[in-house]
Amino acid sequence: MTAGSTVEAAKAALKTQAIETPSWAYGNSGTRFKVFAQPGVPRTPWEKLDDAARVHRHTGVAPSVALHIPWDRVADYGELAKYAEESGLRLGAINSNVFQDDDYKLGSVTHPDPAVRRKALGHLLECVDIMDATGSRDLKLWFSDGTNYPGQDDIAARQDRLAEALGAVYERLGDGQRMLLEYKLFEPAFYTMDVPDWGTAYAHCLQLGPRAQVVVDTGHHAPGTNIEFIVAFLLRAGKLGGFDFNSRFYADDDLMVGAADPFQLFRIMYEVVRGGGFGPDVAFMLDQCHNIEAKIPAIIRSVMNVQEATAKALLVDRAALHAAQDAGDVLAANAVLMDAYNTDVRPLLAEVREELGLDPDPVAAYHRSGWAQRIAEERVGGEQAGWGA
Ligand code: PSV
Ligand code: MN
Repeated sequence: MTAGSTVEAAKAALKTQAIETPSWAYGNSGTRFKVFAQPGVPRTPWEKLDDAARVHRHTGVAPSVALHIPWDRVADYGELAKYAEESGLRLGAINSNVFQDDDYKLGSVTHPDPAVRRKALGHLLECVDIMDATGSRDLKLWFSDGTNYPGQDDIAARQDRLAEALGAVYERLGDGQRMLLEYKLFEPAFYTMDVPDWGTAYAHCLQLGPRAQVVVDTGHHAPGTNIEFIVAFLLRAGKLGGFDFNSRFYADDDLMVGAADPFQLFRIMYEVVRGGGFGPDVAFMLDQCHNIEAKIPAIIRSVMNVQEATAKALLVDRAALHAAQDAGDVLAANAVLMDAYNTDVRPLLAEVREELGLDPDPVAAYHRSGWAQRIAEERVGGEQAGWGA
């Protein structure tokens, strides 16, 4: 039985939640086999913000949008930030991109050629300039760097090159800015990735200093990896900077967060809550693509999935859990967690939304709003945002 005070505390916390949506999720996406275009897809960063504003309007908890450079390149980032503000949003993490240029075939900051390394570092530093203009706190770094064949390059030397580049970016960070280092097991490199796992990211961040933090993309692990353990460890070490949420069945599937394994998402959010990570110091970002489903309602659904996992995590009876843990009562402790997980939190979240002045059913409210029809009619001509062909 959940005590009334726990429910009220959970509701209060849920009202403060902030989930960042990625600009690229509003654009067309696909696999290397096919990108399916959808009607009404944004053609500019401004139109992406218009869509993000709809997600925030219906959920009340998606106030910021992550940018990806160069996908969201504009002439004046201050203007874009102003437009975001006028739309009830703010610009969030700046995601660097050193993976889509011919020069980066053998790597970017770890490339054997110093000229390519300088070019990649120049881009990363440009991203910090953009942060200055947008007021963004976080620079998200993901490197596709790695090798495909044993012997292709010197694995340890690549770590030296990586450390050198990270050090230069770290030095450039301004007051209140952070660097979030993302890891990924494999892809596009198949033999070694230069930042394959949380341990590598953690070691580099530790060496850099307090403003370097690890970001956990939930789709970037080997099957069966205990992600909540990583979360607990990083939080305890003060090194969890944020999440890229999505879900996976097989590899980096980029499906809607909570779709493949809602129980795992609950376990992650429980460790976040337990470890004091529920707050502004940990960035809760989505990093997903909606290849076959309608994008805006899918993003709304994803935000709701994170809210549901969070609500369940907040409902865990911590006193009962500690008592069972202290008594060594394995079954009782497990039952406390499962009771929370098995709670239907949808009525509670409907109440939270109503108390925030929102429609209790964000997806239905979006469908009623007419936005999907409007953008399909208005966004004709020009080039839709997206990648591939
Ligand atoms: C790489 O797979 C990644 O997760 C990084 O966060 C990139 O910035 C993003 O995907 C691009 O979609
Ligand atoms: Mn990611």
